[in-house]
Amino acid sequence: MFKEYDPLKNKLFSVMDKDGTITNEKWMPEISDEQSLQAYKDMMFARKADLMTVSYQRQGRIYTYPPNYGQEAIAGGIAQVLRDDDWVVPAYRELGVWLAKGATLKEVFLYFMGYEDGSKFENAKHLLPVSVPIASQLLHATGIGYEIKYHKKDEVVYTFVGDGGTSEGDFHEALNFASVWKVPVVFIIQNNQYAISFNVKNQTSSQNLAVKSVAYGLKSIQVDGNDFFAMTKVAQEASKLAREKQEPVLVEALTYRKGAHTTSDDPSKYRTKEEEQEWEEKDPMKRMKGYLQAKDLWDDKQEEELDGQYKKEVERQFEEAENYGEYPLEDVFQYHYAEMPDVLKKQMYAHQKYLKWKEGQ
Ligand SMILES: Cc1ncc(C[n+]2csc(CCOP(=O)(O)OP(=O)(O)O)c2C)c(N)n1
Repeated sequence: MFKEYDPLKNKLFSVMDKDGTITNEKWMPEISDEQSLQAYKDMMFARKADLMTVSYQRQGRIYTYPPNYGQEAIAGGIAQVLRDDDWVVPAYRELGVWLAKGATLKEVFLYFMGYEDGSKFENAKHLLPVSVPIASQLLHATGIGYEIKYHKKDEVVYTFVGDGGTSEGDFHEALNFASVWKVPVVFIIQNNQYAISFNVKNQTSSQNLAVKSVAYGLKSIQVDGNDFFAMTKVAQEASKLAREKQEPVLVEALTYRKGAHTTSDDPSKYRTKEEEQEWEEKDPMKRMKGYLQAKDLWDDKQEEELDGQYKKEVERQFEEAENYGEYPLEDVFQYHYAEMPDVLKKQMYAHQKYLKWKEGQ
């Protein structure tokens, strides 16, 4: 597959068309109807949670949030191969992967409400916290991959970055060392066409982003990230290479951020309605639903019912997060070290003094 879809040929890997018809039977992943249906339901939950989170933010009940709307199939495909011991090293736009790893929505809400506890995933083994400094997490992923190889563990690392992140030095250092050391890391670029307002066409002169792997000597592929089956097939093949051969892989998943960059952004300032409409037709949920409906596995009534259940579940977890209690200032300072270093203690005392002063104003 990696040969046939060599990124130097600039050939996009896809399996299903925009109506949900399988057009590339040869590369259909091994997946049962039950698994496909469950994956669709999980993607539905992630989308529902995502849209509701944006509306909570608009009501002033959450600080900020980076929407995943339109990018669900990337997480959906990776979730098919994730094992309990595998690692996820995220950026900040992979809600479906965090949930698949066992993070709760309540924890996600807490994080975006400013609680440090939102990064302490109780049941999500080997899930690192959100990383906002673009591409810095990729180096951590390579480092974890090195440790896995050193101790001969049966684990794979999945790490995520945006199209903009591929211009960071960290991206190139991480790929280079992953390839030199031959470590089991799957790098996933979510190419959603924009780094905030900056279109990917202005980001690089390369023919695509996957091709950036060539100089570093690792396999890569450009895949339709709005095609759940193509994503699943790529996830299966990439994880096999990583797990069995200790080969790192670069995956460029083409998608579109239907929402804003974050809740403080207004995409109407930098993209056209025509472009949005063009991508609307390639929406990952619509395609997957088309596939399931054609096989008589799903209908609108079932969707409506499940949507109502999911709404209630999101509300329940949001309520728990909202009633979490007061936010202890010490948490911010205590979070990173077993014992707080003096320099941090000083900062904490200074901040406590400031808060006292503010109270007295
Ligand atoms: C090192 C660094 N530089 C700048 C920023 C500010 N910043 C936040 S998001 C962003 C754009 C990232 O775009 P992309 O990598 O395409 O990911 P996306 O947000 O589209 O998922 C920038 C420049 C940052 N967070 N970190």
